[in-house]
Amino acid sequence: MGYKLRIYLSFALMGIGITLSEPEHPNQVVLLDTTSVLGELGWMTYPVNGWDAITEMDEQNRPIHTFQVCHVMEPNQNNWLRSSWIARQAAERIYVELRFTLRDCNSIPWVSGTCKETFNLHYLESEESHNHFRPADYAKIDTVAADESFTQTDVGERVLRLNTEVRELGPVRTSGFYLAFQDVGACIALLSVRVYYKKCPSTLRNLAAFPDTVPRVHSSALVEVRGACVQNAEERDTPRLYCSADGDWLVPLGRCVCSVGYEESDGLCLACKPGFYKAFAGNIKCSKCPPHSYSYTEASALCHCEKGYYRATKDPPSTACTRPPSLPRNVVYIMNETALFLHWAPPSDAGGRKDLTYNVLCHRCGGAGQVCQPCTSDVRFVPPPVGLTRTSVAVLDFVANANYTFQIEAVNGVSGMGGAARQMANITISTEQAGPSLVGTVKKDWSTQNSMALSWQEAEQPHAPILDYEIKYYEKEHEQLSYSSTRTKVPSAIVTGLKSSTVYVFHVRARTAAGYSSYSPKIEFITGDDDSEEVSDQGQVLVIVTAAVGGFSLLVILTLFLLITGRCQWYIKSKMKPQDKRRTQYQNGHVPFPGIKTYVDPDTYEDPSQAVHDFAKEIDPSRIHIERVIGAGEFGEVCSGRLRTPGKKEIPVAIKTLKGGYTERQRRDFLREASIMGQFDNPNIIRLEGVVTKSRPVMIVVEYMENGSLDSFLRKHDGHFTVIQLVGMLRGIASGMMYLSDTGYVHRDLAARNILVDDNLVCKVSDFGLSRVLEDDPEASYTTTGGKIPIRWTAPEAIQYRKFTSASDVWSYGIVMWEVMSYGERPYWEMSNQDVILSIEEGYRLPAPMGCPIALHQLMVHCWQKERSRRPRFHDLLSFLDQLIRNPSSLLTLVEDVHSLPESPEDLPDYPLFISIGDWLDSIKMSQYKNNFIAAGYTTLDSISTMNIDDVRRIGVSLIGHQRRIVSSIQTLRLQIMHIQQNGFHV
Ligand code: ACK
Repeated sequence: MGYKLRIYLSFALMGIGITLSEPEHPNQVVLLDTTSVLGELGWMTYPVNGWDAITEMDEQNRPIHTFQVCHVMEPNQNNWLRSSWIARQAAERIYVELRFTLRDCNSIPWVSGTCKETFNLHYLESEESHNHFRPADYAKIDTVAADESFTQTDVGERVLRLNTEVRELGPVRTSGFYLAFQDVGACIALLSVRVYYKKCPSTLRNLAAFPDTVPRVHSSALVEVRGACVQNAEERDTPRLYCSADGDWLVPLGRCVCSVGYEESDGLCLACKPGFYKAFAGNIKCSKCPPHSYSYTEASALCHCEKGYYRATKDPPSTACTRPPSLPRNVVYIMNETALFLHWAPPSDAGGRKDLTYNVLCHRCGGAGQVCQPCTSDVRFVPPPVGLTRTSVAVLDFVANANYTFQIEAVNGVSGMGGAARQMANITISTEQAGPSLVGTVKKDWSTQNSMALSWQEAEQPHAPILDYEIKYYEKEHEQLSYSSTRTKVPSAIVTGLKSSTVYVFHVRARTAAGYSSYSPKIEFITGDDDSEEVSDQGQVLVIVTAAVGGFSLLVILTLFLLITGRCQWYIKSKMKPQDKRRTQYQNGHVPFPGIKTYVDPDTYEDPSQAVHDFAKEIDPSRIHIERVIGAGEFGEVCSGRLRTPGKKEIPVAIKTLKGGYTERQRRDFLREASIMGQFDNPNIIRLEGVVTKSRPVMIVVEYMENGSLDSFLRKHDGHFTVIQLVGMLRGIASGMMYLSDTGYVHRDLAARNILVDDNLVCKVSDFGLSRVLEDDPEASYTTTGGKIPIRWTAPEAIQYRKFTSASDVWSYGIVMWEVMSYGERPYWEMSNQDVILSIEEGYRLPAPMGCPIALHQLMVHCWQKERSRRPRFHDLLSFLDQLIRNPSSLLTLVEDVHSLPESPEDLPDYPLFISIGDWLDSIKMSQYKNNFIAAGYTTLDSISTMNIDDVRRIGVSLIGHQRRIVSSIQTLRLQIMHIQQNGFHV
């Protein structure tokens, strides 16, 4: 029976025409393939009569090893077939592919229930091959059944079908293993066994090589593999691939690119052939050498230029090699009276480039020897003669009667390369046509900001009468761009419409019947550089002052003053009353402002009571109702009360009284204030209601100002006002002072204590009394020159030599500004008068109070200019303050926002550099806070220099005025410390 079956199976195998050799699988490494074993397989069977080994030959005479078993009629079959030892190699997970046929039991006649249709596959791990066989040692892999056994064909024949089954085993850790096939009573023909493991086969991807890689046992984990660039390639991003459990490469990342001189071909980098180049690494192909270049070797990065051809430094390697242009052609010129125009045609060969420009060189040739010298800068070219892009140029200001040689050269990006000589087209031109220079040096007679008067000498003996002169001028900064000209018949001219503070270049030439002479030498003048006296001779003055402090610049003042002419003064005099005549007699050079009466000094009256009579109304004391005493003055009490005027509303008034027992001189001095005040009529000057002189007590009655004097008012309301409100107060004071200065009155004691404030915050100037008032002022102290002066408020020239002017009032106004912005702080704190004078002399000025807009501090500093003529006038101050009020945003930048150092020491306030915190606090009268500072750990000046108002508050200084005083002083110290660090100790 067994034999019959064998024949049958064998026949069937041939009949189905199976070719057992399979195509190569690139991602499989075969450990055993029974179809390719040429000799004995060496497999063992247990029992020996169980499985049957049959070896037949195929057409190519190669052995076909098969194993058959078919004991279907006998029960209890247990037949084992064991393979030879199979080396594991690099495998971990192993695949076994079985090809077999299996007869279904129904197809075999007479079989009993013992017939089976499956067999079992087992394996055993083993380090080496051995001969013993114990089925119990083997681990079962699977029971294998046939997918297809016999199938019915169309014609009713039964055909044996081939089954292919693959099973996995592993991971195997030993160096080899055995397979075993257990038959339990089936009819099987095992035709081939192929054992393999999977790998990701070595590959080239993105110009990188990846080696053979065995996947991980756990099929989900990928193996990351780094590739190596192929020869002549370089990495762009690290090339990587991932090896999957099935032996497939996944997720290519990164890449290599072919190096310079190499291009990609079939996954490799091959050298560029001669005549080609590749200048950059990358996946681009080699390019043919551009025109006029060559490469003789393989793998060229660049093609070299042929002889006489070049590449400019910025030319890319892909551009053709080029050469310098040929000469410009057909140079011609046209000369008119003023200019010479050179024209030429472009060169016939631009050298293969588009960056063609022209240079024109000029030589002046003259004299017997015909020596040529390069032209001086007097000869102008329009446009400039270097790098011309068009083929013409105008030549101006050449000298008459000379020969000029112009050399025109065409230039491109490779001109001058290869050391070739420059080639120029020459043209020589005689300027004989132009007349001789008939004009001598031009001089400036005077200038204003916008005009200039010039004059010059004409040639002593012109060949022909001079018809006129042409003055040519242009802004020096914009030379070559444009120029202007004007004509005159006389050898002088006033040039108008100029820009202020601008340098202009002038030159002049004459015209005779023969044509133009050449130009006079050029001369530069700046507008507005004359001093004011010189300019005011011309009848008008235009003053522009620009302040720039700490990097901020500000147009401060623009004022036009018309001086009254002599004729005007004559007219005024002829219409004058006697007291007006006195005005002119004593006005001490003051020029009255139109519409405003000149102030008359009461001291010029022989009888001072006449002055009172002239300027103040006598009030019947019965009209005055005194209510209370509000203060004490030098001469007596100051009271508040009411004044009745028949037919008018009762008004509140302040009444100054002259206490009993006064001398005649005291009476005169007391009443002189009324004589002065009575002359003024302005909303920002305290108004005189009248005087009581004919009864006792002598009184001066003025309008009542609800808020009293400005200094104490501000101190009482420290920090209560907006900047705009403060500026509004300053504006009122400036307006009152402008009025006073227009009348010719110099206050001499302008200070916040002498300003009164009403209940609408309107500020009015008060306390008039000329030098006498200083006697009353507790701030005034005697100077070396004998007078009594309020040092902190007074300009240096007034302190030094009693030069009191409206300009010294402006200085005081600056101090008032500082008082206002610091809410009544004492100027220069507790510094001694002597220290104040010294520090002012050294050039230092009060720093900005805290919270002070920089524009206002700049204005203060402007008022404190040593040179009094440079200080603004009250008109300027008023218009500037008006501008600030109109543009409140200009007040937003506070001094605290600007941390840079002042630009010059003149801008830097300086006070004694105190050595200890205690000394410092003493000096600013804040000694009571010594312990607060020490308790908070502030022991050195350096340590306090960074404190701000919050820090000061935090250490326990609760009064706003004190916080302000301390922080303001810290600010000054900070500047001093920084200045000393940068410049050394200054004082
Ligand atoms: O600061 P005060 O309140 O304002 O105290 C002084 C004091 O008199 C002595 O000068 C006050 N004072 C002076 N003139 C006037 C005035 N016209 N209206 C209101 N108070 C005045 C000043």
